[in-house]
Amino acid sequence: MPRITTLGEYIVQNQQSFPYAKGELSRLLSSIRLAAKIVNSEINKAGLVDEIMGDVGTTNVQGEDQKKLDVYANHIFKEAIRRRFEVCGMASEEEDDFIAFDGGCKTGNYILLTDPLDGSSNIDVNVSIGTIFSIYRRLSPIGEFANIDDFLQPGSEQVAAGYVIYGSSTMLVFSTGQGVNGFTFDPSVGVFYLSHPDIKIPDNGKIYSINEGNYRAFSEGVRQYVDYCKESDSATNRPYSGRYIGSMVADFHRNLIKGGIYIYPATKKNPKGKLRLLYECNPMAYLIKEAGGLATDGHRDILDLKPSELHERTPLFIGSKNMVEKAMEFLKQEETVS
Ligand code: P6P
Repeated sequence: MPRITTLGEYIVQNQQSFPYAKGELSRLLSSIRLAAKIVNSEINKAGLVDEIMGDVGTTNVQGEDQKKLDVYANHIFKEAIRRRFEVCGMASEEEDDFIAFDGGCKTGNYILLTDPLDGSSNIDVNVSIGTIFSIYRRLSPIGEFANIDDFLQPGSEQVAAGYVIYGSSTMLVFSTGQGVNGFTFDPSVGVFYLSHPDIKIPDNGKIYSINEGNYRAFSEGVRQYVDYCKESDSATNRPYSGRYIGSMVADFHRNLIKGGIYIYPATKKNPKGKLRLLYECNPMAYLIKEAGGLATDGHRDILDLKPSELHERTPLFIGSKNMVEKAMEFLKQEETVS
């Protein structure tokens, strides 16, 4: 019977290999583990307990209706992170501005950015949703409060990133720069077990994930790529299968395991795309690169983009390397034509 590694054992066994290993990142990952367990418990009751379903009646800075679980998940991760003095500040999709932690400013070497509950509009219909997190070293000096420059670093500066997917099973998938590992939660004992060691995304896949309801609002190049996915060509395993859940973490996770491409491009309604660079695209781009895939805005590597403000958006093409490169060929053609 192979030895099954728990998340706690994995953190201890690998903390010497974590960037700047002094145990801080290990303790920070343990905080995320705890917050994930708490949020998971509430999500699993969502169908039974009215007061945690539905809208709060407020909107976030993005102008999106905040679900009660959005606000709850944001609170849980914020408090779990605040209590650990490894973090000097945090930014969240659900918060207007970043938060500089009093306690962490004197000891914390890290900052954390999060989308506490991505896909939350799916909560009421029992579709998988997720938490996404991204970790950087602070730029501001120890002893001072975190400042905006700490949060506007390019994604290439991340030291760790990951997500929790609350689905048929709850998984924590993350990387600290030594590959991508997936841990599955066993609620009977309250432990995450290493179930998917060293995940690598296939260079090619048969799945494309995009909201085709926006087809007429896509650029010519994106429309041509969608049409390409539907053409019959046995040599390239086409037509591909269209799979779009409306929850990026769920679409990303399936494509990471099976191969595929997820696209949220610029549209007439969202000329910069819909997804947030800091909270969604950068952490997923870090993971996909660690897993051998590719993430671009259609032209440039996501990790090379220099953010200019906390909530900025970007188009996203992410997944199997050869599929993302093929999609970029169509966008390049539209450049030369236009
Ligand atoms: P649309 C959820 O709101 C999200 O940010 C992603 O998780 C998801 O893939 C996308 O938006 C869905 O957006 O416009 O297709 O409904």
